Amino acid sequence: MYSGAAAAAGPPRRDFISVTLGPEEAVGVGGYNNSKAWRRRSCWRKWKQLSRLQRSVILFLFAFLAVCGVISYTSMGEAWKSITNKSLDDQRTEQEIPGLKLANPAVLPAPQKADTNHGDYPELSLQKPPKSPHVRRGPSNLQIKASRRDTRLKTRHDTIRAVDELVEADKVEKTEKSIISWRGAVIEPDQSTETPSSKIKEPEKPSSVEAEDQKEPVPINERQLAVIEAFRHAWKGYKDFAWGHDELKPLSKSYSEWFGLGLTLIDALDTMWILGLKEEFEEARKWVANDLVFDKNVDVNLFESTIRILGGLLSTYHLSGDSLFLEKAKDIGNRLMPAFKTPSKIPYSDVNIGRGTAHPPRWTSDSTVAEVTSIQLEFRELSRLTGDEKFQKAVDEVMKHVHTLSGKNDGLVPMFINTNSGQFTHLGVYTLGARADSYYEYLLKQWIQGGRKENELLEDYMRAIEGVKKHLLQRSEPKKLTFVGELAHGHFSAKMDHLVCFLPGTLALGAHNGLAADHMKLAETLIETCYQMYAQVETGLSPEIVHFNLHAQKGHKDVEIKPADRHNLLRPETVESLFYMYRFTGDKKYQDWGWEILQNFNRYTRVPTGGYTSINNVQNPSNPEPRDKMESFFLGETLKYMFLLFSDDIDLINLDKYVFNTEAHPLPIWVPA
Ligand code: DMJ
Repeated sequence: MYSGAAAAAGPPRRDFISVTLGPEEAVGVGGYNNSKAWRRRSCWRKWKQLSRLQRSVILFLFAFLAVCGVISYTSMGEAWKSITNKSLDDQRTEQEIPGLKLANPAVLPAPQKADTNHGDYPELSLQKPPKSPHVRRGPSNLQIKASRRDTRLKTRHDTIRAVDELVEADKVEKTEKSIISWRGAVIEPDQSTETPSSKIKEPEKPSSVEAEDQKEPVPINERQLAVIEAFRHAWKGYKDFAWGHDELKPLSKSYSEWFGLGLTLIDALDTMWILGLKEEFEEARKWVANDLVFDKNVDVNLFESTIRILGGLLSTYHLSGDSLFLEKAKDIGNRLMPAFKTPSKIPYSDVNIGRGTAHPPRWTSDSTVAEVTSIQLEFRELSRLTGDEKFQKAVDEVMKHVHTLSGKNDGLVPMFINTNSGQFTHLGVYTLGARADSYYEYLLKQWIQGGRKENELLEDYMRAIEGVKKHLLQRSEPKKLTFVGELAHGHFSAKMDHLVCFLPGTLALGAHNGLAADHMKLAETLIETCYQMYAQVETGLSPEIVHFNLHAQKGHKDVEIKPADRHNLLRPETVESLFYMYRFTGDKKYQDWGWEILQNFNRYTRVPTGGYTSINNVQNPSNPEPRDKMESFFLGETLKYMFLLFSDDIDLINLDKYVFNTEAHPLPIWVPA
């Protein structure tokens, strides 16, 4: 370890070995004399006094030890060299899937004790979570306290594992907390996700944990390799033409700025980690370390910067254990806090992160319901990591307030909320699409994050799903696809945003966590519909919005597309739900559907010089009309969920240990006491 104080004290000390052959030699006449010259003479005299045989034996021993040393050095060196070379040469076929490491313990007041009585809501009693048939799975009770070995995210890179073993065996590897560990970083829920305690205390530093894993690594398959290839292609475009900027414009080989904070780079960090793209990650990390500055006079959207930047930094911190990302997360988290200074405590939509001021959009004092209720996972986790409860307090207050509000329709919420009065506005319109979608997602996910104890969240979620069933579900013609429409002042509209396709995945996650089994049935029906939103379209890619036919008409499909809605922004929701469905059922058809979608992205949205582009017309395969923009969520979410969908390793972001935020950034589930 470098020590500044020692360096300042003088030149470095030179260590040497002194061989003392007899006390009389060390303590000469006239007292203690330890000068170098004296010691050299003393050794030589002693040597001369030895018999020839003694000298020969000593010389032989020295020679023998030297030969052994040389032999073991060369064989170690060879093994190391071949391993390193192999891993470098063959990165594509033997990608290391780095392990995960949770960092700090919980430091917040514990949520209320789990209550066996889940209130008076009839469907709140938990069922035993169903088994995923195809893969090893965690305990049915998700109040996990998994053993250290069980919790490891498996390293797939055989060569790197071999290095680990060598290093481990020789005990030459040192823990270097400031350096990212690509090997054997692991989940340590026992240590890291303990129940939030009521005392605010100094959080512990993340510790590099030695790999002890005995489980066979799951090799990367062809489809995952195709995702890695797609990611690299997208990254090449970003690197060549938009490095450090928010979004790539792949056709004009330039970029666009939204917040001017390297949005794509930050959104993609944990994807690179999960895909095992070491070099790309290191390069991006350097940019974060040297160039990412939040002290800027710029207005950012609270929700978007929370889910993409704060969420991305927090999850990367958890995966890598690198404190740089936590520092940056703290910085942006603090800078976003002025948004909560409103008369109602319902946050404003926009914050100037340099000036520390916040405001609503120019034309209204309303905020969007989904936006103010989908920042909770991130701020709660930030409190847990930093020991500063202000972040969690602010977002919990929003949830508590929304819980009590009138204006809901069987648990369904309107799309807007006023920052002055704290009341819903524009009453009477209910959707699971834009402006409301992630409210429902975060009810369930916060409940999971907090260890399934916060009953109000669960109540609101269950009530809302009942509301969906009662008011928004219909079946289309001719295929009788169940879809989620919208309700406007009592009138049903057969319109469904692609955004709604998060719902099958969320329902399946709830069912996996013990909620009503019919949620899983509904998830299975809805994911089929979301798939048909791709399959029934000429390019095999879904438009932004579809309208379903409620009446059979000759020559008409279930899905109708209006000219204004036929764009595709490379969105993740269907692939996200396919991932959950495959994890929980093991049904390979979900992987096959995802594979079709990936191929169609490659066919119609890939730009030869690097990057992918959103398109304007999913109905025209000969000219899908590229829009010249690659959204950050394509790397943050779509490709990440693709990679996870094609994986058969449930420990690759184990859903009993992690909960994804709405931008696909995995955050740890807190473990209850
Ligand atoms: C992402 O930013 C998030 O998934 C958000 O919840 C919805 N919109 C995009 C992806 O479509």
